[in-house]
Amino acid sequence: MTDNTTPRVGILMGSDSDWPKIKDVATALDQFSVPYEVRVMSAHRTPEIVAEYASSAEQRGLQVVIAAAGGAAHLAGVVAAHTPLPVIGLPVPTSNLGGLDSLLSTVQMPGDVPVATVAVGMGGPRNAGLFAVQILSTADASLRDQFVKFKASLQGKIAEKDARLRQSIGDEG
Ligand code: RP5
Repeated sequence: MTDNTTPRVGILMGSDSDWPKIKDVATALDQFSVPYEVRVMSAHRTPEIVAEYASSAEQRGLQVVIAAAGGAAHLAGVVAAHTPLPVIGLPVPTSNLGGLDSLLSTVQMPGDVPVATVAVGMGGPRNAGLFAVQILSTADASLRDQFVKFKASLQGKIAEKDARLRQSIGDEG
């Protein structure tokens, strides 16, 4: 049982420098009125705090954890090691290697410890939030209805883009 204020999703990041790059996670959850909490903790700099957070997450009512990190990005994997909750890994773009480092560190998990990894940049942060909504929707009929309506709304948006582009190039067949 959840109410409207107990966080259902934990948004973690390795550093506050990640936040400007991943804010769309929160925007997506806000769109569906899913309560969440936001924390900075590091698999390398504060490993005990990560272990404690992940170990107690389910008991505190969280249902999904989204873990964002850049570079040697081990946060999502370490969280997954300590909780039965589904973990979504969000690789953060980096200036040196463009985020390939973050992607590979997050996505290449060994068997038995899954982390569902989304894209670096682009729609990655938004998709992390939306994927969390989809996970919650499997046991929440109201949220599922909202998500189905959201999916339907995409058709209208693309139809508009299609019409606009065809008009601009004089291909209105
Ligand atoms: C990672 O190191 C963080 O997730 C961040 O992407 C990167 C750099 O952190 P700062 O040096 O900005 O604190 O752990």
